[in-house]
Amino acid sequence: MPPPGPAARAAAAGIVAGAVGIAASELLAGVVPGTPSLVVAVGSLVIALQPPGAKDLVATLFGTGDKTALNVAVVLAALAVAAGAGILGRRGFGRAGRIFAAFGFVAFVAAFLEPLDSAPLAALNAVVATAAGMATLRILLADGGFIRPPVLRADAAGPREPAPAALPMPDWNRRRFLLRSGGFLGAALAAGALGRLLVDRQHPSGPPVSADLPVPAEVVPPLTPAESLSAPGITPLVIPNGQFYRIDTELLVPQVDASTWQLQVTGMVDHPLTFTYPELLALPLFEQYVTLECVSNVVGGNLIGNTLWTGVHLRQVLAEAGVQAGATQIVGRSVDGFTVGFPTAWALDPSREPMIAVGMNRVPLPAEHGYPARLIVPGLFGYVSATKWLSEIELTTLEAFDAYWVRLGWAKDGPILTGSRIDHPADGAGLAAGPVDIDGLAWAPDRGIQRVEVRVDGGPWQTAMLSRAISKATWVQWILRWQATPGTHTIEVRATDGTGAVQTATPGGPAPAGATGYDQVQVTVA
Ligand SMILES: Nc1nc2c(c(=O)[nH]1)N[C@H]1C(S)=C(S)[C@@H](COP(=O)(O)O)O[C@H]1N2
Ligand SMILES: [Mo]
Repeated sequence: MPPPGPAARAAAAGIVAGAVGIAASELLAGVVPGTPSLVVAVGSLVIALQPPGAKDLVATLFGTGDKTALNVAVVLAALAVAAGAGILGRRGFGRAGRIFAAFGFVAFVAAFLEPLDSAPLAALNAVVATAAGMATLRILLADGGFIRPPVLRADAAGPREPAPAALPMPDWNRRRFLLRSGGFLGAALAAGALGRLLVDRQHPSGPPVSADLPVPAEVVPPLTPAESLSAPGITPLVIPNGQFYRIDTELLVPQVDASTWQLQVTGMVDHPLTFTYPELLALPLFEQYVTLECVSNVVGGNLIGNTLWTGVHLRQVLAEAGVQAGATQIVGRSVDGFTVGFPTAWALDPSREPMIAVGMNRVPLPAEHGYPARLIVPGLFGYVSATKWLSEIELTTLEAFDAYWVRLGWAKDGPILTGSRIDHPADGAGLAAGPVDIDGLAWAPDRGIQRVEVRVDGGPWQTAMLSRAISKATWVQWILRWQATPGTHTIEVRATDGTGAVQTATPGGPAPAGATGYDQVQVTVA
């Protein structure tokens, strides 16, 4: 193998040094609680800077897998810049060093802009990462024969280094360079992986251990068999907490300390209010099943779930605060700076019960679903209503404020559209001829579902059997028995809501107001 050319060698030195810097910062973030991960901070900045035109991209960015992809992309981009720094470093350490310093600065600013991150610890981490990266780069550039080896000077104020051009070109020692780069890279991978593991451990997604909810003043009766259809593998009416979809802009699950947390009611109210967690729990609690959907859910997608929420009546809190005339919008702010906004009129309409939720399936909210408190407003997509890690409810006007996703181009109003989904058979399934149960879900919170129809190969619509709806705010299961005949078939579904309106047939969205069109699957029957 021929020795790598000088540029490749210098780039390698830069990449290894960049990896060491990133690994050092991840390790520090993992070992010292409260220290922000700089990779995550930069990823968050990328999310925050999404231009309005990128709304479709943004919407797809928030699945769990996409979050990992964003972290990986940040690391790869950083390593690419570090490679460039290494190449510049051939002509002396100065410029390369400045790029590393700039890097550290950008990472610090990114963390500084994050409401949940500690600025001093972010600064410390940026300094540590930059120093580790620079020291590594210096050593490898020297081993690579580009600069003079670093010398430890007893006299810090000693003579300045002569200009690189005046230096005799040092020899490069291929073996030493390879060994040392390999060693650094190995150490970086190990430290980075350990740091990341520890960082993730600091951000558990579940409910707090050893916390109980008070018994609600109003409880709902247990579900009866009539409310569920029985078919093998049918999607349950109530999604377990661990399987409930998660969508938010956070790369790490925020960990809110309920003992210092406060909820404020502010803005156009006669009496601004503040609640601590115990004060909130001391209000009368009630339970209700509500189906929550994400506006970026595609037709047939699973960014939708139904669960039993426990919480405080939002209207009771609003009444206590005294909503002023003209306060047409309710804004929900999160500890992380995220905002939603929905019409006050929607919340005041007695046909629905918006809530400040504290529990999910009778346990405190899991951290990833908004512990200690979040908003749940029946009938509205999450992005306009369901603030997790809620810190403030502000009364304002619709004109005065556009919430997070509205500023990024999504619709100001976000009623959940009537929708339906085929869960079985799966798209592409191979089936035996004979009776086949087609099943799935349909929803129109909070108008309720009147009818679900299925058709095969564009034939007549056939009415499916429905589970008994828990409430208008919840989805229903549906099932239809079909006599499958050999061949390839297309199965479609459509729902009619409680007002008699059939779901929109034209495929569209999800941006800006939700996906439309009928879900369909293709099956082959033999
Ligand atoms: N603080 C905060 N709350 C948030 C979001 C967010 O990004 N940050 N995303 C919203 C969106 S878009 C949806 S669809 C719901 C999803 O709630 P879930 O993750 O509990 O399913 O939370 C909403 N609340
Ligand atoms: Mo969403």
